[in-house]
Amino acid sequence: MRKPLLIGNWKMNGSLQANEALVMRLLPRLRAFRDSLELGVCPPLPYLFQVRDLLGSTGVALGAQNASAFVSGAHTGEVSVAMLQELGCRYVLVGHSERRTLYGETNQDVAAKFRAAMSVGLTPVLCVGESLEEREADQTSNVVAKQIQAVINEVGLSSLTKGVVAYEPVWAIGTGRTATPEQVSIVHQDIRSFVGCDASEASQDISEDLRIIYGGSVKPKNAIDLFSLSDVDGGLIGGASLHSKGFGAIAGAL
Ligand code: G2H
Repeated sequence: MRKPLLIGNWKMNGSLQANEALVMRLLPRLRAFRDSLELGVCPPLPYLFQVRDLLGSTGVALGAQNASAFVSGAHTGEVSVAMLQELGCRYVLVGHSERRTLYGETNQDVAAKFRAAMSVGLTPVLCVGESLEEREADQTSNVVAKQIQAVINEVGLSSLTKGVVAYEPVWAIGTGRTATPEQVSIVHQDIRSFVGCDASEASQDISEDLRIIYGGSVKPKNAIDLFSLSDVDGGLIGGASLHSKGFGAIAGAL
């Protein structure tokens, strides 16, 4: 049984004051879903302490939006997975498309981050997805498969379920364009088939157990259609997670 997962990715938004107001309004809206859903929020790094204390023991977990693949040392500006774990994080996003496209992270970099996160017991949320050009060139499956294969090469197939895959088509991120339920369903099924493709019993189990969530302009009005798909195990929510009412409504759609 794959427990549905809903994570808010605040991206580079917030302030001490705004975070407190958001979390205080959000927690009562999420209370009803704490048993049925796994819930998390990923604030910017400087606010992890604050948000951890605001979340307390409500069951809403803390996550980070990025981490270094390196353990420690001369990596100015970077934050290690051990630091995130020590601060109380449960999740860390790896390979969000904004990291890949704006900061040049390669499939190999992302795979190394996945491994680092796993090594300290964090749950890496592996973001994958194709650009508009790649979709139009009918390359969606290949692109997503390569992104996932890099992680399998790094950690082994059996460790994939230590993380979560988030399918986020780049053309649907923050653009207001959402993939149609049919498009989402096809890619999620493709990912499951790809992971289970060697036909061994183990790979079938891994494919069946792997949580694959969707992200990209999810809003309360499209959440029900997306989350009713059998291969969609939750959502990674950007813009709409900054509004307690909207995020609460999205949780209600899961
Ligand atoms: C995709 C998503 C959250 P948004 O980046 O990761 O953002 O919901 O704003 O498209």
